[in-house]
Amino acid sequence: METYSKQEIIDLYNLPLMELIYRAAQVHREHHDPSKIQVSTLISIKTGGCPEDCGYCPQAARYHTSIEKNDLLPYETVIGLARKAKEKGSSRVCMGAAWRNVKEGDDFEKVLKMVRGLSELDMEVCCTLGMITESQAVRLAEAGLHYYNHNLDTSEDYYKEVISTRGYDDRLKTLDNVRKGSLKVCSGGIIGMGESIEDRAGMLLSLSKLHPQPESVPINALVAVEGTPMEEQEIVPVWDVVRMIATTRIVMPKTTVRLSAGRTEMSAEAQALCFMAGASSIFAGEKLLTTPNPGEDKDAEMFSILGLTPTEKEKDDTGKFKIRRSRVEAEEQEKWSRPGHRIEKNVQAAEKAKEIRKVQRQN
Ligand code: SAM
Ligand code: DTB
Ligand code: SF4
Repeated sequence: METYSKQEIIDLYNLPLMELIYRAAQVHREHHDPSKIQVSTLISIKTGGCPEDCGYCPQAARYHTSIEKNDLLPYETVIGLARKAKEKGSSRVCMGAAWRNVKEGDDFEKVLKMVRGLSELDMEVCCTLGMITESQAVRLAEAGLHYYNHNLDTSEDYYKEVISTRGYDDRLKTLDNVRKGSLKVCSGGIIGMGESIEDRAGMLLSLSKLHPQPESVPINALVAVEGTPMEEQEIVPVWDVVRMIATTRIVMPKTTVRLSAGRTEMSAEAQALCFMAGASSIFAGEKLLTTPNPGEDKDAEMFSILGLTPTEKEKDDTGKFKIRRSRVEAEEQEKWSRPGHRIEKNVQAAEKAKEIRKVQRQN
């Protein structure tokens, strides 16, 4: 497979737009059926109260956002939500938890039970639970998990401006653990956080250098949520989203490129350009994890206009995980890092939130 240097990725990104879309569409047609779209539904199984300081995230406990927090949802609720998603045309559910990492114990056992229950619904199952160890990846795979989502989010350079409580290496280590557990990798990032084109290319370089490349790459446009350090960021131009999707498609020809957060700000015409440029997946439903998303009805109308058909569940290949257990059971717990550098705008957002909480308590 052709590999691209960072400069080559930048040059692709900066091609005249029509040329870029044309090249991406060609690559797309070589490896994918352009009339198909993969549809996933997110279920936020544990919402808010996260100890991390990801500057974009409304679920970080240290910022002051108006999201509704939730402890781990009951099994029946999750299964019920997944059933509804399936009825509405999703072939995959992705359970998200506002955790730094997966901790052994009650909650993890409950998540494993949810994975078992969801795979019995004959849907693909994905999780995004923060950092995981190899043995946790194996246990998730044994329970029937197909994909694990863990984003690099941005380039290694710009990462230090966004998150201080976990390092880029921790993220790469989790992706390595996901692979060792025989799970499929879903990893991408966010644009519109103030990063440069070089950073966008840097992130694509890091993703494309993973071996094998991720099966799925979500491209999120920042949803700037009030109370987070990124609340003032302007809506990312549609043209940037199209360029990012097209460049991702060319650099990682076989991956499923998901047009992820940010679709509420995009017209159907703008999304059509993204599909033309190689996006072949979306998140469905009125909500992502905590922020709005176009509902299924709107998407069904768009698919009908564009002649896109949702894909069925992929062929099941979960049987292969059974043999690995004994080796991994002996493994030590991972030691995740706490880089501890200071990001001024994150500190300010946390202080502002503290002040607001103080005033609220006094009233
Ligand atoms: N806590 C887990 C973790 O960080 O891996 C899983 C959930 S986390 C919310 C999953 C991803 O959602 C993040 O890595 C980020 O790429 C994306 N995300 C979070 N907030 C976002 C926002 N405001 N706009 C766009 N994408 C966002
Ligand atoms: C991904 O890359 N995007 C999804 C999923 N993976 C977990 C999450 C988007 C979250 C947007 C902000 C929110 O709704 O809280
Ligand atoms: Fe926590 Fe994940 Fe949000 Fe970071 S992105 S604050 S780890 S929920």
